[in-house]
Amino acid sequence: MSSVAKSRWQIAVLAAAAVAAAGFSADDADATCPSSMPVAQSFADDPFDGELGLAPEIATVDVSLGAACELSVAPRLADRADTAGLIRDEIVTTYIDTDGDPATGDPASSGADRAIRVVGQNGADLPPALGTWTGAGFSFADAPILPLVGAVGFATTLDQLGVPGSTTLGIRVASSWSGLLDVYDDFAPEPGTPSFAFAVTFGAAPAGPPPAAPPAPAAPGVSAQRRQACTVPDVRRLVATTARRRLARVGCSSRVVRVRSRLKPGRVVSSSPRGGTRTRRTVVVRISEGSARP
Ligand SMILES: [Ca+2]
Ligand SMILES: [Ca+2]
Repeated sequence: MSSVAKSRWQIAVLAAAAVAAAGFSADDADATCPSSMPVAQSFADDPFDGELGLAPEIATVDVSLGAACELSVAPRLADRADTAGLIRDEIVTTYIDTDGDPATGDPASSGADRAIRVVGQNGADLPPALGTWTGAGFSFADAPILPLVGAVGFATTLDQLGVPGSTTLGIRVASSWSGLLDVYDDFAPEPGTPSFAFAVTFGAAPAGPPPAAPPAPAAPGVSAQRRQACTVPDVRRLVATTARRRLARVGCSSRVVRVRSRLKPGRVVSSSPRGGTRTRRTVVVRISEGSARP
């Protein structure tokens, strides 16, 4: 991420967090978090492991806690521009174990008690909705709407999440795209592995320098001006994730679009610019989503 993009992102995070904090404290008499120790962490996920390259590709999950108990969680997607949101039939859900107890909450997501869902649609996406575990599933009935951070992240507060005190939040993110033939997923971290562990501490921060911003994500955030030219390899008919990995290896950034094709779902139909071209542009990789009539 360029420094301009990074500071723009930080401003967006702070603004969104301030809105969340203000909107919440106004009518919240039961606040239990008086202040918090600022901390920021960036958790990495394989940027090439989304199912068949057809799921929104989670690359990092940036989490930060401010001094006033305001929390932001921002999953970053590697298969599209930084500013691009979801499209129709895409969903990104962030699961948070808010009490640090895997025995409470959703057993399928390591004890998550809250789930925050962003649903893609044509035009602006549905904003992040804060769901609650009911014992049988997450309910989004009357779910509070949270300020959006980045493409699919959100801002909230520890009190709004119901965090009872200093603990370690367990964070998991899942993306999906419902296609013609199947539903395709990406998980960060992988199912069956421990959640991203984000320790939160209630109480005033000790005097000292402010926390560092989360580290910038890798390749996806590199701006066009700084990008070196690359020679596009021929990636036709490759599995999409292999194709994107091959493009990254020669220094090409890429984004994907899905197209109807008789090729197997997840195979590359074509690229733009095509193989052999030297370019500084982001290479658009067209991936087959299959076809109703084989
Ligand atoms: Ca991934
Ligand atoms: Ca729990």
